[in-house]
Amino acid sequence: MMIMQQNTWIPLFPEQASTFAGDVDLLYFYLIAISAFFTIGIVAAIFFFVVKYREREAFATPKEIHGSIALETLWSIIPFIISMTVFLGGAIVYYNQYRVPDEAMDVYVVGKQWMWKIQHATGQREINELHVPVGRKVKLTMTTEDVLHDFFIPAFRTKMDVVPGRYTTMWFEATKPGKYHLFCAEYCGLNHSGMGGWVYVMEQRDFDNWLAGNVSGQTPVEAGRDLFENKLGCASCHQGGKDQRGAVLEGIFGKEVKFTNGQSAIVDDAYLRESILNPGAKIVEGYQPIMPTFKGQVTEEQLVQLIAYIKSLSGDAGTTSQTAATAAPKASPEAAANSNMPSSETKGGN
Ligand code: HEC
Ligand SMILES: [Cu+2]
Repeated sequence: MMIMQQNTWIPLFPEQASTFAGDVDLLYFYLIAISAFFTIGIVAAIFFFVVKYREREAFATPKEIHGSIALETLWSIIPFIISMTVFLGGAIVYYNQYRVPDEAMDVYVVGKQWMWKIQHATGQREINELHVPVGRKVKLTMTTEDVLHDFFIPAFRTKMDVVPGRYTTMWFEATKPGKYHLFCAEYCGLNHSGMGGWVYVMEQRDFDNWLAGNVSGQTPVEAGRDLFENKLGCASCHQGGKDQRGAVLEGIFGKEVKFTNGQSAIVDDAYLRESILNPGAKIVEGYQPIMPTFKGQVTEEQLVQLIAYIKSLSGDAGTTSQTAATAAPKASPEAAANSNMPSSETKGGN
């Protein structure tokens, strides 16, 4: 059977392919209905009054009209109710879209003039393409190497700015297998219009096959550990056992950390990022400000990997071990190796 484009000959709306799509469209049609109602009403009233109050005799003095409490109450309360329904609808849609569910599977996105670089938690990389399973919640953690971009999937009715020096997140759950346009929705220079691609929504089985067929290389956590232990030498300070010079990184994610200046913060992606790029900004209580800055030495993708690794030290690796990882034969020996982390005891000297 042929897969037909379901749209009529004027494709006014993209397909509805995520759990948000129905709600967003409903709200949108509601706004259109309100606008249409008032536009038609106002235009009709104009014509009605033009005819009704046309000049019948020259220089006539019309009867004066004084205030009407009933009328004023009515035209205050009705618009109030209408605007509150719009607010409520908008709040519900917004709340659903911008609160990422905990169980969502992780995908990392780095924007760059003019392409999208994507890495799955199981290690597979793609450019300008994103493969996801249908009916699963997917969380994108996004940043950019250069200017502002914006990750936009019209069929999912969701988009999010991708901002230099920051992590933004978005999530969705695709409801229909298929191929959907992906755009950059923020003018980002000469080839902005070409900065797009496709999201492929696949049945879980097909997705598992796709994962298995794409040599995964290192997962972000493994790549991060490689950078941490070998390439960047973080381990020389952070993996020394009892009297290591660097702060303890195990178990810190999501916890409060205290600084020498008496302030404190909750350890999240943004804090880890700052700790690596600008270690002098906040000095952890009990340590010396000896950590060098890694600004200019790590790419955005490496930062994402380092952060994924540091998070995994806090047992946050749960989101990376998906059913897909076990289904993909390539991934299982890696997953086993991954759990076999060197403990500070075996590594640590005295
Ligand atoms: C020369 C030793 C040294 C090296 C190399 C080093 N660090 Fe640090 N790091 C420290 C010290 C000391 C602190 C605590 C003082 C501070 O906050 O700057 C720290 C703090 C941190 C923190 C904040 C920890 C917390 O509890 O809030 C993170 C995250 C971190 N380092 C990650 C890294 C990463 C990733 C690398 C490698 C790219 C690295 N460090 C390399 C010494 C080092
Ligand atoms: Cu762009």
